[in-house]
Amino acid sequence: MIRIWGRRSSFNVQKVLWLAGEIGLPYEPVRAGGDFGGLETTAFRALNPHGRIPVLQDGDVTVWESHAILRYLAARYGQGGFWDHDPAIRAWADGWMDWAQTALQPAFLGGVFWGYYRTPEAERDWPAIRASLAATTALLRLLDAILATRPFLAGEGLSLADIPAGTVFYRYFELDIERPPLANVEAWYARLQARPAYREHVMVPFDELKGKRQNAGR
Ligand SMILES: N[C@@H](CCC(=O)N[C@@H](CS)C(=O)NCC(=O)O)C(=O)O
Repeated sequence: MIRIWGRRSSFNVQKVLWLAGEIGLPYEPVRAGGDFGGLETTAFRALNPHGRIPVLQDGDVTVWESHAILRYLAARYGQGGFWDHDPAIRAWADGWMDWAQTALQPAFLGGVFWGYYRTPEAERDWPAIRASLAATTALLRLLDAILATRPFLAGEGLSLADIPAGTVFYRYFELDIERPPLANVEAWYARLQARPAYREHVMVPFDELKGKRQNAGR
């Protein structure tokens, strides 16, 4: 039996649960992190020495880091549908995954979601929040231009390219922040929202995280 360790309110766990839902993969969720705790235990550290969620156990195989888990699940159970067998097509999806982790996540999740939503009102650093929002907007304008040419990030269908970036958008559209009109990003988000696995695993209310800066991570 596959086990997925994490909490449903964790952005990085949501990526994995969304893909598992898309594939129709049976798994046992093991609640950990946040108010569930458990990340400091010797048993958990043996699974992930960094003490972070998500963690995947598949028989004797243990995988940590959300994108490593996504690739493992897609390669082992996705039948080529989410991460193509062709290295050139895979690399295209990898580019978007890395872009989401190194550009979009720091700007929006690090700068806006943490700086604004997860920081108590009196402690918010508004110049930094505004700068992160501007950086997010610049990235989304680029995304909007790309999504004018195709329905999903790597082409005609949902793939690993969409999962890390797509997981950001529920929070982006739910926050009371200034958003420029971005017709193609909005249409892509509507396509994601039409997917039952996205609704179940990503569109998870996150009020419990408001003003709460413990549990570093997203
Ligand atoms: N780069 C890691 C980041 C993992 C991470 O920071 N996870 C956060 C949750 S999103 C965490 O473990 N936070 C501690 C907690 O939830 O208690 C990944 O993509 O898996």
